[in-house]
Amino acid sequence: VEASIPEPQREAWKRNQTAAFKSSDEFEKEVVRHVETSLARSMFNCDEKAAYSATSLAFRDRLILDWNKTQQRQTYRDSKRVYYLSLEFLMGRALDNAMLNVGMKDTAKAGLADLGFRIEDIIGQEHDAALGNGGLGRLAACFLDSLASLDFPAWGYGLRYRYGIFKQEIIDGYQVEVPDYWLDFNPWEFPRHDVTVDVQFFGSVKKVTNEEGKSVAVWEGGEIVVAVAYDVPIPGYDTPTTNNLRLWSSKASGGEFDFQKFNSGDYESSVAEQQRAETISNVLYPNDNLERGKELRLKQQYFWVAASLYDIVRRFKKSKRAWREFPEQVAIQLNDTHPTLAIVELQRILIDVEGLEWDLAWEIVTGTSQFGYTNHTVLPEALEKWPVGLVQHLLPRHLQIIYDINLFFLQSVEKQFPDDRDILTRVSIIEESQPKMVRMAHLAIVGSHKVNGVAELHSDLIKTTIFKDFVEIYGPDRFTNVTNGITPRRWLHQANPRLSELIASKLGSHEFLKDLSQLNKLELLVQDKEFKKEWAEIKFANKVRLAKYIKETTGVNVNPSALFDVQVKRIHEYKRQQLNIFGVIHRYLTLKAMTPAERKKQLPRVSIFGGKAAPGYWMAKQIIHLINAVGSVVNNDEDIGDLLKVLFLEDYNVSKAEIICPASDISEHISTAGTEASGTSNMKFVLNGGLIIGTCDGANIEITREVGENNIFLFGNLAEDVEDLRHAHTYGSHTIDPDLAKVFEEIQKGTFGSVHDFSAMIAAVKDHGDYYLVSDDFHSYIETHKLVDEAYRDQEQWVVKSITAVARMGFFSSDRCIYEYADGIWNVEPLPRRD
Ligand code: GPW
Repeated sequence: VEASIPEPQREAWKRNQTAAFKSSDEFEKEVVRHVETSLARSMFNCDEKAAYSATSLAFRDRLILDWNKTQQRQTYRDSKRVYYLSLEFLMGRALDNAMLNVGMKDTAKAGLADLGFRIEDIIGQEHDAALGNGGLGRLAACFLDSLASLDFPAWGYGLRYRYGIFKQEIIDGYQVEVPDYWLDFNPWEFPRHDVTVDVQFFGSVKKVTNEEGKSVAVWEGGEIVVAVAYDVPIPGYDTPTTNNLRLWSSKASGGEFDFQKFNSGDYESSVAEQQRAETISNVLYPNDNLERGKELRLKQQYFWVAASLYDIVRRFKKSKRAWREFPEQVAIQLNDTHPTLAIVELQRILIDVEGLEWDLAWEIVTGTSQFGYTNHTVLPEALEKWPVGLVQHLLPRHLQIIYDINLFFLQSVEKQFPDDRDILTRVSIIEESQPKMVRMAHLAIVGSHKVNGVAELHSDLIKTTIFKDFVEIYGPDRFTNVTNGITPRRWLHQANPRLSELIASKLGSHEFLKDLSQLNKLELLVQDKEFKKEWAEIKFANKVRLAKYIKETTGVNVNPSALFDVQVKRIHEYKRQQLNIFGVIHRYLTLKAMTPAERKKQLPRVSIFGGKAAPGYWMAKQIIHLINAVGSVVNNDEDIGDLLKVLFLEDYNVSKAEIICPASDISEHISTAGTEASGTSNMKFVLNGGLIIGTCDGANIEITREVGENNIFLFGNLAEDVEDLRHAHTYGSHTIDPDLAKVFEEIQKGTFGSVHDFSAMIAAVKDHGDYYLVSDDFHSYIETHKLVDEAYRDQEQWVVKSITAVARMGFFSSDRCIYEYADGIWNVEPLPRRD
């Protein structure tokens, strides 16, 4: 308030208000100004990187004007806000997205051309913002796009990692990790050196009696690390609403140095302390669907949660409302259990800092539409647990509060089920193991008013398996489903501009980008010859583009008329890239066994893989190695030629997905049934006119429901059969599918080299119980691929399937997800500009 300009001087401000560029001339002026001032360069010294920088700064300026107005409006209206807490935001590039969302790409294109640049080259200069591992982080990014596009007052909160997910290089067929230092020039963030929060760690808790004679806990000692806010503007599509993603960066509390130590000559240790503080936000943990229980990870979690909650509470307090109204002003969504400490931290703030009674505080914390928890996996190795001793050491006060929450919770369960001792052990927030562990999912359920899964099957599974007891305790209404979605702005309009324009020309406008159900009108055109032709041409052009990229990056020539078969996602045994590559080997052997005349009749295929393995995930790295080893044999086999090519594309990320998704004919979503919570790339591929081969898992099931069984290729055992099959592998006789056995023999013969390396992958199936059911599903997988080949031969029908599937994909927009969350979980309304 003190910083506000007095009334008499405001006229001068209004007169001098910054205006957003409207024409390509005005845009050029901005670019030149940034080149000449912000970058201190000139037309004699402006490469594509500089032109990218200046273009981005011009758009950033524009976004920030809308951002300011959005924030002012939200503050003035004092409406309820949504806070999306996520340790990962896999944003990808920002420039193209900003240009399209504000509707200025054509303007920029013309301006850049005038200044001597091609817009694609400029867009290509940007380094991906890769602050995430895979689906979970990309979902958060799609949700931010939808929240802004639909005018919801919403903030994202995350960490500003200095190093995002590592860059993957493939050397001699092996994955090598290279650090992703992405911050050397990032025009999309605003450092807010004035927005800081002191975050405490370690220390001890003392009980003292306050003035009112009440015993209160005081957490003292330990160390302070400072959180500094960096804000990233999130533009909505076709709306002035521009929301904020606030990322916290850690720094030492003594300012740059501990001056005491510095002056006493201990320069090194003062620098060391600074570095230790900065370590917290240094690096993204590169594990997907796996928790490794590292102390630094817990530090990251608390650092981010404490800073975010402090910020949220600070904003709430400005409105001078009573604490009881907190749940009416604030909805917090926990993206997985990573931010679960927020529940404990809010309780701590309310009782220790604000002096509320426990019961009232807990009522606020667990209030309707306060905390929501999204679960993204049922895999046991991904469920977070922290050793009690570690929590005690790092966050002594929080451990006390967790114990109290657990005590009251278990007391109520005991009342509810007086004759059931076992249920207490099963649901306790503390696992009575050696060492004792805090079960974060249990804490998240106890502290949230709603828990959701991310696809129907997944939401059913959590209710009947890992969280079964909690359904008994709280009733089924605490649990709900919100099937994932993707933003059609990035994944159709941006990634596949020609398809987006064709659709717009047929539907009469771009409205479908904000109301994806309108795609259904395309079904009326499935018999329109001209339309089908254009549709097929666009797919072909996208394949030519990918073929060019493959040539540039791998040196391999692929025939764009071949069937492009794609599997891109994190490498994981449950996602079964091993099933795919075994299938590829089977195809290779089948082709080799044919006469040249027979071979001539076969359909050419390109098998494309991409994805990162967690650096410590040895088996995943072996899978990558096998794919590359198969590629180097098959791609150089003259008997095979164009009939089969096998490629591993290095360093799969968001911007590469934008090239790959529009270019697939078929993509693979082949996880063992019951293991993939949802999957979201399945949606991206179908939305771009590719068909999919998949198991009855995650969102594949709902995609089938929407597009129809004729427009998808399903195979494999069902989730309900998995347990029995696993049991039979271990306790019964376990025979391997004969075709798969032949594949194994070939690998063991040394056809692909490295026999020793690949033996573990084979042993996992043959000797160690085939946990992921590779052998059980192999036959139907191969048979289904035959159906794919057959279907592809009928190009006419294939295009009909492609169009029909796209027409029925409306449900999978992340806009639909956001409306469901807003309605069923957050209880918030959009706040559009009313002028
Ligand atoms: F294990 N997911 C992910 F649940 O990408 F935390 N990383 C993760 O660490 C986890 C889940 C976690 C993915 C799911 O595997 C995928 O099925 C889902 O579509 C996606 O989260 C978004 O919900």
